[in-house]
Amino acid sequence: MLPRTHPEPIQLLATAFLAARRAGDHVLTQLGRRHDVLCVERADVKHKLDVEAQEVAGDVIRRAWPGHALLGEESAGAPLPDSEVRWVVDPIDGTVNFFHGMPYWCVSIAAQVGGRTVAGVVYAPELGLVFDAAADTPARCNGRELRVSGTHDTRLAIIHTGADKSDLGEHAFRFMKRVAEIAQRPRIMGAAALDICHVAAGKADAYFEPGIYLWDIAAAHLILERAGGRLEVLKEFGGWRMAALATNGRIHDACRAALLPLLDT
Ligand code: LIP
Repeated sequence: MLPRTHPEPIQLLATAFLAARRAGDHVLTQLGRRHDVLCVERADVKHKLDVEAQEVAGDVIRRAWPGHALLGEESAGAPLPDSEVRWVVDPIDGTVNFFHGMPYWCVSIAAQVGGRTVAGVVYAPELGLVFDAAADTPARCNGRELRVSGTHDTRLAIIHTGADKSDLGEHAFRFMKRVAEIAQRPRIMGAAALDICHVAAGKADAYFEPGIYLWDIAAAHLILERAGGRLEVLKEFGGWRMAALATNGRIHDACRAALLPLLDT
């Protein structure tokens, strides 16, 4: 057998844990700086703590794995080194929530081999929740194993959705309207990684966004799969942006059939 050229998922998971913890706890000790921003835009906030938390996480990752590539939300345009392992980091997913004092935000860290996540951690410090999974472990929240819901009918489903800053107005509204039409209740919570983890935990049944970035969903994707769910990229737009549907598996086809046609209009 050929020797492995990359680390075991469980080794990468240990680093992801440490990086997420350090980054999240750094932000947690700085809650008094919620308004210490680089700039406030029409539909977004560029936060100094986003940049700092990515540095903290990056530091942990680079010390553990010096040759690996790191794609972070705060440095998305930078060229990446040629490496089989790529770390995908969102230092604060739900930045606008964080800015306003809402506790629904998290740090998301994924380790990918050949473009597939093999270890992922989503840490929500103000909620006291740590979700994790590796390619060969069950998904967990605070150490407890997760399983997706048994919901078979979208009319009995909570479906999370959202709209990113580049997609406000009529276009985004059409998707939200369709989600509201098929779900028991739609939800717009504002942090995609946590939304998908809640599908993994069986507390919601699906998540859909017509435009979301890889760093928002890379870690939660694996956590959902290891809990028995399914994430599908319905369309890629380039620049790490895509339309993504994540479900408990049982209502996947129904959600897909309702939403996919809208992506071509
Ligand atoms: C945010 C998401 C949110 C989504 C926004 C945005 P950020 O991530 O998680 O759910 O609707 O488009 O991408 O910018 O706070 O990391």
